[in-house]
Amino acid sequence: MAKTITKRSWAEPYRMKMVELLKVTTKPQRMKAMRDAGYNTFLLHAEDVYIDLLTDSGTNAMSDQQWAAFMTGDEAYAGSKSYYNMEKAIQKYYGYRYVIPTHQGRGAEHILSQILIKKGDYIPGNMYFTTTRLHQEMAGGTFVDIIVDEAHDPNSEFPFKGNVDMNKLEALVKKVGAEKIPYVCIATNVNMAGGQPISIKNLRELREFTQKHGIRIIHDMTRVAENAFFIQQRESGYEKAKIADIVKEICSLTDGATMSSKKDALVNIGGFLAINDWEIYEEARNLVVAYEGLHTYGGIAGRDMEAIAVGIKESLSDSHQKARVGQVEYLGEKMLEYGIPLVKPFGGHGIFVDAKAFLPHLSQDEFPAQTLAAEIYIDSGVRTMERGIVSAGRNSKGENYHPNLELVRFTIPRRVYTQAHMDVVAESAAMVYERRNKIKGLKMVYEPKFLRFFQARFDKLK
Ligand code: PLI
Repeated sequence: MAKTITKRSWAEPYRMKMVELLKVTTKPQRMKAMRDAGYNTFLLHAEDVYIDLLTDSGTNAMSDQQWAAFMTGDEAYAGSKSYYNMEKAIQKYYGYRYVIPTHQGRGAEHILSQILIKKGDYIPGNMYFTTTRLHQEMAGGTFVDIIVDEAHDPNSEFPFKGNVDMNKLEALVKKVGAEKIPYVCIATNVNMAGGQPISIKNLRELREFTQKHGIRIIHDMTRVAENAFFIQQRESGYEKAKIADIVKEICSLTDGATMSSKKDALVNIGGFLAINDWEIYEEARNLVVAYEGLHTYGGIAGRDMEAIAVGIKESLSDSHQKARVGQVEYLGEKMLEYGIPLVKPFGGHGIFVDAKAFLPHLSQDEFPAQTLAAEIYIDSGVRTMERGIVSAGRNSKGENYHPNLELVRFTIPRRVYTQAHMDVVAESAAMVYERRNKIKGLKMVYEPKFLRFFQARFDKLK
């Protein structure tokens, strides 16, 4: 019998004009590469990777319009026209007043943390991010997790797992006093929770509460457009709103932002600090020249600022986000068909596999997510990333954090891979799932001081 249509498909709102050839390796080659990399996917040589789902950061494919703008980059040391084009785009689409370019997101986090945080301060946030928390700690602050409990539960289908638990924030203000809280750090589409959104309703409540206490909101807007897509899909009253308008509304509820343009903004490098307060801007202009570069280039080339200006606009297109998040969902549905345990709802920038449920025979100290990422690479050359105990690092007393979420992130670069690639990825995860009982864990044999997940080395447990 002929099939009837129940749902209309999405397709990429672009076509391909140039392709990059990939290297296919053999299993023995991959076993050697993984051993040489100390069972850390960050230490692989990228040319030994077939499908690279390590990160969505700086791995985007730029459009012809971005490449065209790239060629018009003004590389003047001071006062580059490209800076003013980028500034104009940020003001127009995000609504922030003052803009300091930085080499990438953590450059902005560094400057902001140095300006706003004093020793002994507390910085509440909707879950930690690795570089963000490190800069807060290096400035003398302590991060406090105020995300809703559902965010720590991979099986909770709560639609806004990026929301702030207002009771947690209120309790912190009561305990330490508002004067010890320079700002609340709010990420849109919370990375470490699995790419989960915060709602406008929650953000409004937060705004009201923080204004009452004189506390700023600083927005980690790395994936704000993906968050806006989920608001459009899930939040009552926003069904007909445009992503561009939702993004502007989110930004209007905050006082400033740090941005890694390497994600949402569809470029390969760059970031910025945006702020509405003139005094903070002035201080940032002082610091940027010490750490990044002049305040009109901040460590990036004029051509990159041109590409960011165009990328911001493209990222706010409804059809772009529908295909971008649609592709992530496609991979998630495929993996679910094979029974693979995943964080739900699916995230905006990737599928997060629950490694504790995948490898229940391993304790968290045997690094289940690190182990699983290594096994997937060995199976197929697909590169993923650990987001569990290794990424979480140690507290100020030197003890390991034991996060509830022990995840492997299958991160989808924007506009890079096809549905057929996603099929290959899901099948590889399924093959490893079939032999999961035979998989042994890892032990850490080298641990760097900061952000250990990037460079730590492991050995197989016997
Ligand atoms: O990698 P940077 O320095 O441009 O940006 C740092 C950064 C800040 N916030 C958030 C939420 C991020 O996701 C982020 C970087 N993320 C990376 C590299 C990732 O692979 O997820």
